[in-house]
Amino acid sequence: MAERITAYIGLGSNLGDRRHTIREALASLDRHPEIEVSRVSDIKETPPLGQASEPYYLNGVAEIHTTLTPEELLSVLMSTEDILGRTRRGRWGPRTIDLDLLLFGRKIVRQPHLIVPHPQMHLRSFVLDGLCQLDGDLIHPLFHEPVRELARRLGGGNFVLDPAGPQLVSIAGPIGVGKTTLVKRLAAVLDGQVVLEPYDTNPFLAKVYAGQKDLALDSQLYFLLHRADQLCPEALSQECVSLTDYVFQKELIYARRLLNAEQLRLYERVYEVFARIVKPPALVIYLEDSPQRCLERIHQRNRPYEQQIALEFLEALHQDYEQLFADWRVCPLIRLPVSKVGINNEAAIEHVALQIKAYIAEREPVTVA
Ligand code: A4P
Ligand code: MG
Repeated sequence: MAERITAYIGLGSNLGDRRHTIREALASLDRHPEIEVSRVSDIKETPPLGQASEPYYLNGVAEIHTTLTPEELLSVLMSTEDILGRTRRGRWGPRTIDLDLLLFGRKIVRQPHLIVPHPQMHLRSFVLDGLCQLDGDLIHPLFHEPVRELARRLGGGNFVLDPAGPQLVSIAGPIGVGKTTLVKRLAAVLDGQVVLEPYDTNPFLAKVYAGQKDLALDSQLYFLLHRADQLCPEALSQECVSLTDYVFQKELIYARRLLNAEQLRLYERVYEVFARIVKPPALVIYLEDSPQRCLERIHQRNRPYEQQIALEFLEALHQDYEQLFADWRVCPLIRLPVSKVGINNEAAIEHVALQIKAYIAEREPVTVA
């Protein structure tokens, strides 16, 4: 007898009597001799993802038990869509019903007509929240992460991959946490462009760290200009992923710590102008470690001007980063404890790289006119 698998179906509708159609779809699936619909999450209204002019969706997730194969299940889903009046008007057009196969046990399927886990599920809170409601401990078989963790990465947002333009991934975290090392290791695996913040070209920095506070604004403006040069779309690779060892927003963190009120007022106005021209990241990886461990690394690498940095300053920075990322809505955010990507742990790096690929778009093929 065929194995009985627990699978999860994404439910979506944005045309007609949406709630009624979803109910009909579930009843129809449940009537199938090899499908039992066991549980359904709350059905919630969500703004359309991708095309803002479309009507709002109702979305939810159903848990089913089935003895069908993934391919057979997909064909049942598609014929159910057809029966309920779905006409396929091009990708992402309005639809009476959309039934997506999200998870099929722990199975991984990669075929031209079927990809499981669903290739966009980890970018959509309206899917992950439904899954979490049914079982937050469900493991995503490619990422080896519970869906609760995948949901947390989105901060309630929904994201689409944008294949047009550069794909930027930023590694963030306080001084001495190991961002640059991680960027280089990931870039080697991903064949990516490395964009590093130069730590020794700012002519004001050493003096500021040595206590010359009147130069703090010059130093911060120097950094701002430099970051904007590095992160403007024209400077980033069009061919491969770009990996940076900082997030642009960190500039505000440092400015708030280092500038006086008057300097900060001016700085914030300049910052806003530059913030508009830099490419937002598709993904941020927040590298986490204790301030004490960061201080030990700073002492080990022994950059002269950094040696005055006190533990209290690192603790304050740690708080600032926590606050920045508690409210982060720009893109998905992966929190990565340093201990998970130790020096010789190449398998862990490969695994982070695999996840990065799922949060960035592949380059659109160049069309020749
Ligand atoms: N296919 C491959 N893998 C799967 C899978 N795991 N489950 C193939 C289902 N189908 C899969 O699907 C297109 C083809 O994908 C199928 O032929 C199948 O072989 P489709 O349902 O005909 O087309 P679609 O749904 O327009 O495309 P797609 O890529 O599935 O779009 P999505 O991901 O369904 O996104 N905003 C909100 N708020 N809520 C939504 O539900 N949905 C979409 C459509 C856009 N914006 C939305 C929502
Ligand atoms: Mg679909």
